[in-house]
Amino acid sequence: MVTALQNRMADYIAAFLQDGVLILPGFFSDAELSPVQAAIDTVKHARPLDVVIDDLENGERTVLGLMTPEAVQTHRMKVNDLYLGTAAIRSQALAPSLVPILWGLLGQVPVLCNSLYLEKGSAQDPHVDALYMTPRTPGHLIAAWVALEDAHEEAGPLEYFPGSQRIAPYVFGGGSHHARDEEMADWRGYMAEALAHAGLEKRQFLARKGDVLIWHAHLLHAGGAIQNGARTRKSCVFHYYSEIDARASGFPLVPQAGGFWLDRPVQLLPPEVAARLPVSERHYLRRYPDVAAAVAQGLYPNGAAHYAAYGCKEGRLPI
Ligand SMILES: O=C(O)CCC(=O)C(=O)O
Repeated sequence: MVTALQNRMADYIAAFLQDGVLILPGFFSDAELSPVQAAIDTVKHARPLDVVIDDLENGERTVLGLMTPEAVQTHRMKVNDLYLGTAAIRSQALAPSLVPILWGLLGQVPVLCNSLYLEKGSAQDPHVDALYMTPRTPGHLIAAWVALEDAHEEAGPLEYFPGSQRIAPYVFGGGSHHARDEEMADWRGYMAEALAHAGLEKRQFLARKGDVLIWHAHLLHAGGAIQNGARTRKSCVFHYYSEIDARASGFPLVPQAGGFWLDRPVQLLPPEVAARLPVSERHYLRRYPDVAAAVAQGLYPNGAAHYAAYGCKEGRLPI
């Protein structure tokens, strides 16, 4: 039996091949969005020590628990990887209605490997995700952006260049598609020339609450300029690798709704920030499999004991 989704999927794939984006208007209902926003607000209030923040006010990376309550309320920031500890975020990123669409567009089983929550615009420069989250297998990366509220044009809406995923990826010095700081000016020049040559133009996405925009690993996109810093633009962004690539990372894959999520440690923190944190058993043992093996063999009662005895002197991160 051919399902309604199978019928629509051919159109979705055609649009994605053409534009590098697929917009699903009103994909999530208010009833589906409310628990997600409530879970995010609970985490912001609790300020845990293992939620990594990129503070866009000062360019610093820290954790929620080292920020003052006032800074948490007022700073423009990226809240990283809530999916690791918050079930409501995983349920949205791996919604049973979304996973088959991601699967169809990626052509692979999707593995949630990163999440972002943005309360305000990111004002991020134009980029393609493959520059920073370069998949092991070219093309094995896809992202979904979810509007948690209507986006106002003054709040720095998402911007993208339809068709830009068809520009041949720039090859950096080492032969990789991964960004190298010293070559980014060349990359920008290359992209500007390619956009002009192909006649590709920027589009603004004035999202409505519940809309989902799925983008290709090589789609050029950005956070638009913010004209009114008081306005929020609440959104979640989810990135997914293919199952094949995610398995190669060595971290456990947890099945959910036909896809998986990658049970990995939090992103790297600057050593001076990490040094202020207690050992997180979960992240320490995930980050250092040799320590996890030693604890499993009974050589240490836990990760904290290893950190105190050796890890700290060896320059390992407690989280
Ligand atoms: O939401 C935005 O402003 C941009 C997010 C983004 O560019 C990304 O996650 O790669």
